[in-house]
Amino acid sequence: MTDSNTPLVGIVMGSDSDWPKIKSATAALRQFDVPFEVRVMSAHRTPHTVAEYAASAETRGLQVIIAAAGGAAHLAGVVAAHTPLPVIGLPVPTADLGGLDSLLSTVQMPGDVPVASMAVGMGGPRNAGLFAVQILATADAQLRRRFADFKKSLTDKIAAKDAALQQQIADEAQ
Ligand code: RP5
Repeated sequence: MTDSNTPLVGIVMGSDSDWPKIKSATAALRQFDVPFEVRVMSAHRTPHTVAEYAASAETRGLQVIIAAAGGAAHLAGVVAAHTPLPVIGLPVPTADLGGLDSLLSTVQMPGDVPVASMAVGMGGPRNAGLFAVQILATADAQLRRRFADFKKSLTDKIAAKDAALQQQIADEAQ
């Protein structure tokens, strides 16, 4: 989508312990050749780093930020407080409360400071990457076409699964 390797998407996470749980976001970006960067920073442990990162993101060329955190997951909200760029919140599953803590503290933003929260686990990390692609695609016709082709491939894939299931059911009835 660009000749440049300058990152267009910034992925930040509250701890390196989040990385295994969210790294599929990067696979989605790679699938569409979107350059990205990944950083560890914490709204609570390194608040100044988060503020500096978010405040400088636009001038460094980033267009979307994905912010992942677990527990008292304030990272996405704090990033959104410091940048005009769209922020995608990615609540990370937790052992104690199953990620409901992460979800609520990511999604329940006050008015005027939006964060687009993805699901806890399941398709959340991949959807974060795909949603970042969709945001970029609003201003990139070629990327939009590639995303439309991807959507079409989902239709074909599910249709094939449905046909296979119908065949299996028919075979079992005999
Ligand atoms: C959050 O605290 C992080 O995003 C992580 O999900 C959680 C636990 O962090 P560690 O104690 O593993 O560093 O800020």
